[in-house]
Amino acid sequence: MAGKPKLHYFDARGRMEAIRWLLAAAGVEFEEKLLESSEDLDKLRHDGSLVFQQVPMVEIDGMKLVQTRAILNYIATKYDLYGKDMKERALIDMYTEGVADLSEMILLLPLCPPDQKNVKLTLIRERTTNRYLPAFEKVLKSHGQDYLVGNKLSKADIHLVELLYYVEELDSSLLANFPLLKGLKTRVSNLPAVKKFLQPGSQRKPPGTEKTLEQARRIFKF
Ligand SMILES: N[C@@H](CCC(=O)N[C@@H](CS)C(=O)NCC(=O)O)C(=O)O
Repeated sequence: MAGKPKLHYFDARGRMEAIRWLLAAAGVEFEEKLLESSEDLDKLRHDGSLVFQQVPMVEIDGMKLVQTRAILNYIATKYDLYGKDMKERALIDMYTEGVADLSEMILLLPLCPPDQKNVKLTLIRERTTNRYLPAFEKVLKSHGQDYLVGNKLSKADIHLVELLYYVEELDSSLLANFPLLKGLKTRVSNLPAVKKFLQPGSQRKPPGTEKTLEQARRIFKF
């Protein structure tokens, strides 16, 4: 029997968190090898484990996979979270990319110079309430089903719900006018595997701090 997937990243959400969420939602146990220094990263680079010299890297089914989207797509395919046909998959990809665009803005916010932070934050709020959340609310309203695509849980729902948690951390009032999204968040959060992941003590990572940023700078040398 194949062992547990092994996740290589540092002790933060970053680009690995969506992978943690997806595995957890699929009910898959995983191990983490946390990078603590730039030497740890160099070691992976030198032993040929990182195709593009970058993490996230996931050891799974005898492969060492890099590139976040490729990893997510593999997991989603393996655990039947990627639709039943090409059309469903296209929709799932489309919604996933929308989630990724807003998630990336939120992910990169801590790297923003202090004097530009407020402008960035205003832009994130504006895009959240006027572009992304209305779009997803409209999708749910258009078909009246419980999940975004094919009336069945897919990676798109899991990525969206993860994003909704981050939006709520920024400002919980941003979700106020989106009842169907709040419903989706509750529904997905109550799935037993997700519920477990949302409990304290799980492998879900907390919001980043100054210390997280310092550690990232140390490991990735930026
Ligand atoms: N397109 C890649 C980007 C990966 C990436 O930028 N990884 C960062 C850490 S979050 C890294 O390894 N940086 C070191 C470097 O680029 O040399 C992905 O989505 O996985």
